[in-house]
Formats: sequence, structure tokens, C-alpha cells
Amino acid sequence: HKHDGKEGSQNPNSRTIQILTQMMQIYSDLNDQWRTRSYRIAITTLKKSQTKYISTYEEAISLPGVGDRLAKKIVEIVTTDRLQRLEYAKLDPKDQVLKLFHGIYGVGLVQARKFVAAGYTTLEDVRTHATLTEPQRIGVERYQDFKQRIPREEVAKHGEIVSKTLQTIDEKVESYVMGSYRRGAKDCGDIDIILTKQGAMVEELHDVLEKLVQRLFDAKFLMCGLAIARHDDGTKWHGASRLGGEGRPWRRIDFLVVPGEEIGAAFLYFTGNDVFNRSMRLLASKKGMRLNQKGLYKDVMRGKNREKMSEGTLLESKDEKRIFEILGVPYRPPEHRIC
Ligand code: DCP
Ligand code: MG
Ligand code: MN
Repeated sequence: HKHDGKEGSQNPNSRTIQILTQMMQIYSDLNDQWRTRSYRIAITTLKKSQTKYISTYEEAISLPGVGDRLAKKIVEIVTTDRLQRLEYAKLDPKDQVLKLFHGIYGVGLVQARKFVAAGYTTLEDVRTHATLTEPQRIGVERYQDFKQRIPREEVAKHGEIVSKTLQTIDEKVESYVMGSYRRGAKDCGDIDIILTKQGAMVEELHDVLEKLVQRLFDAKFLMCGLAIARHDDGTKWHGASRLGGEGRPWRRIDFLVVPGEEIGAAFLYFTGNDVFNRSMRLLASKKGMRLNQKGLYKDVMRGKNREKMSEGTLLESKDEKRIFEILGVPYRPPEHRIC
């Protein structure tokens, strides 16, 4: 579902890739991060293998990321052209309903399971019987809108409206469209925007965000707020925006306020994708460093139970490319940050 969409039929493993991708989608919808991850690694490996047709257990198991069970599944696909586990998953109504509920904004897997256990099978059931928070209620109301992919050109237009409005508040504040948009995706799940200003601390930017949100509501561009989290290290704001008038779909929009000094680390984090981010953080920790959305640190002190005792010394936060350099890996342009 991450729309990298390059698997041409010229790849001899395209059928295997197609079925494994559907399987991965199911695990991803169920929030099974472990399986999603191993499927993703296997699929990436197969996509890279442009010439070699993987058809035996031995060939499959020798691929990085492929263990016994996945190797058997690959053999099943090449010998039967289908995967029974996938057929079952498609038939299992519980999975479908769970997936439906888990897709509501603000509803996690635990609560989605509770809805299933309560016997609800439709969004209408949830809307009329479940106790919902206000954001969740909007999530149900706007379910179809939020599920739709947003064409790249439309994401750009939302970004322009935000940037033009910012200019009327403080012309030194900059905004950047991040997430899958920055990775070059042809359509996006939501609109992710960083707000920053050279030399500015987070307090100053909080005020800018408040004004921005107010003006965008006044302009009837913002339709609702869904969540706001204030931290000293930045504030994120979730809501929905709409282009054009009544009847046009509401789009999920996220703002992240970033102090000028931390723009490199924030760029790295907010470009993703999430799996790439995890791999970068793991790499940092293997080298005795720590990476988060504020910066790259060394000498992080940990206690007996690996709990953090100090943040460590900041190595870099301003320059995205420098973070790659210090970690000792070649720079990867955003389009290639998909694991
Ligand atoms: N992010 C992360 N870990 C998460 C969630 C987000 O590292 N659990 C980072 C990486 C993401 C970025 O934030 O790329 C934006 O999050 P989104 O959920 O908006 O994901 P994308 O923009 O990558 O994809 P989509 O097109 O589905 O919005
Ligand atoms: Mg996004
Ligand atoms: Mn987002």
C-alpha cells in the first residue's frame, strides 16, 4: 500500500511479489509490525532480483529476510499460483471487520477488538452504539474521506494554502510538505507539514501555529481539529482540511512545529518512511548513538535496565545529510527511503 509500484511484469517473481504484498497488507492492517516487516524485507529482495526466478525452497530460504515459513509460502505460490493463507484471510469476516474499525481515526487495535467483541459489524453499529471520543466520532463520520488516497497535486495545493497563510503571519516562517509527498509518492494517505523558522525557539512557533490554525479555520480551509500534543521539543497538530466547497472530501492534515536548530533531524524523521526510520535508529544504537526527531546523540548514558539516564551529547540536528555522514551511511534521497 506504500505505492512504490515499480513491480513490472518483467520481474520473473512478479506473481510471488503480488501475493506476498497482499499478505503484508493484511498483517499491516492488523498492526502486526513484526510480520509486516519481514514480508516487506522479502518483497524488497524479490523486487531487486530482476533476473532470477525463485522457485525452490532452497532458493527462497537463501534470500535475506526469508525464513522457513516464508520460504514454504513462496514455494506454495510458485507451485499453485495462490496462497491458501491469503484466501482464508480474505474470507475471515472478523479480520475484515477488525480492519474496518481499526481504520477509524483514533481507534487503535485494542479498541477495534472490543468493538468486534461487542458484536458490532458495521460503522453504523459503532456510530449508534459505541461510546466515542469527539475525534473518533469525526473519524467514523468521515471514514470514506480519510480512507481515500490524496493525489499528489492536491497535496501540493494544500501545502500552498498553508504557506501563503503563514506569510501573512510571519514571513520568516517556512513550511515544508513532508511524509510520502517528499518521498515523491504519486498519492498520499495524508498531508504532513513542518513549520519552522531560522533561529526560532519552540515557544515562538507555538504562537504561530495557533494563529495559523485560527486563520485556516476562518478561511474555511480547516474543517476540524482532531488532536494536539504540546511538547517542549515541538508541537504536533492533527486535523482535516478541504479544498473547494461543500461536497469535496476532507483530507487528514498534520502540522509539526520544529525549532530552527532541529530542522535536519526533523526532516529525516518526518520524511520516513516509518520502517526506514526504524532502520536508521537501529543503526545509530548499534554504533552507540541515539537518533530521534530532535537530533543524533552520542554517549547516551544507560542504567542497568537500559533505561536512559542522560540524553548524551548532541552530534548533529541541523543538517540532514550530516546525520547520514556521522552514521557512516551514504546519503539516501527521499525517493529511496522505502524499506
Ligand atoms: N513516522 C514514524 N513512525 C510512525 C509514524 C510516523 O517514523 N509510527 C514518521 C515517518 C513517516 C512520517 O512520520 O513517513 C509521516 O507519517 P505518516 O503516517 O503520515 O506516513 P507517510 O506520510 O509516510 O505515509 P502516508 O502517505 O500513508 O501518509
Ligand atoms: Mg503522511
Ligand atoms: Mn501524517
